[in-house]
Amino acid sequence: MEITAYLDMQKKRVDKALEALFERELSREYGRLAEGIRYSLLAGGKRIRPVLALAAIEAVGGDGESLLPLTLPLELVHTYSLVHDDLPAMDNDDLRRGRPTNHVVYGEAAAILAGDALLTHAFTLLSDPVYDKVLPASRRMEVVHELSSASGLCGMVGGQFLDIVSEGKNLTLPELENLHRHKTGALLRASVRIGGILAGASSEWVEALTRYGEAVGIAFQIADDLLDVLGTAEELGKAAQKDAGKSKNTYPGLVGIDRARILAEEKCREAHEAVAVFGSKGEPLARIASYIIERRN
Ligand code: GRG
Repeated sequence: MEITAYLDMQKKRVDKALEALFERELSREYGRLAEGIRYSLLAGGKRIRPVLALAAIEAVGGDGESLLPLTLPLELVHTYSLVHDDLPAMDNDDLRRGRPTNHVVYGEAAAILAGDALLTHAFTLLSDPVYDKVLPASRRMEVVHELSSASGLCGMVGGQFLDIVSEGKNLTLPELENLHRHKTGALLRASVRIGGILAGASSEWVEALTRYGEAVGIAFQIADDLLDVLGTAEELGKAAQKDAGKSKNTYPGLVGIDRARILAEEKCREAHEAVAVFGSKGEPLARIASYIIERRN
């Protein structure tokens, strides 16, 4: 199966499960707040984090069907981070996935609360005794630890702060890498580790998934920066291409477009090497790594 068909199939499974989750658990009694949650949670998005978790489950021979609901908290946390990242106090963005951002449609207070509700619901879900039949509470507790530490001070939240305080400063390459390891890398790394933990993988296998997740986290960010720069350059015209991105702390801004591409390829190779241990079962993970550096959105 083509990787795009595989990703599309997995995304559809995740979308369906998210839709059901919303109907079942995210009560619609709360009017505009619930509408806002639905607006951000169910509108597009590649669902790459739960899809990575599902591919990790597959790599270690776990049951992706029964464990699927326990990968959804990754998307809840990701969606919260995007809603809060777009707020006026953060990036102040008006558009996300081609549509007005949550606070533009529902107002700032409702957007803050929608983000809060999405974040907390991730942990309501993981700690819900209804999943005792699927996975023992002690294993779900490991996932709670993994997800909360990747999202919090020593992960995404810390990274977001590093990003905010580095605005206007020229970062070195190691500083930029540290920022992204936290801001976007931590949740991507946690996605595959969570897949492994859910499926009861050995510590060696979780270690292999960790190496994969770390490499993919950096590759994902470089690809995102390149998309940004090339998109901007397209808008500005060819002449501006080599200067595009230079005013921002981005990989192409720091090392140039060509070197950034080489770096992304290096990370992709590292990711492939890490999952070789899973043989053919690790193929979807390997192909997702390649897709991430070649993607166009
Ligand atoms: C507000 C605590 C807090 C954190 C925000 C992740 C993040 C931290 C901000 C997002 C800023 C951003 C655009 C980073 C670039 C990489 C990235 C995470 C892109 C968006 O993720 P995708 O491509 O989005 O997975 P979709 O739309 O597919 O869900």
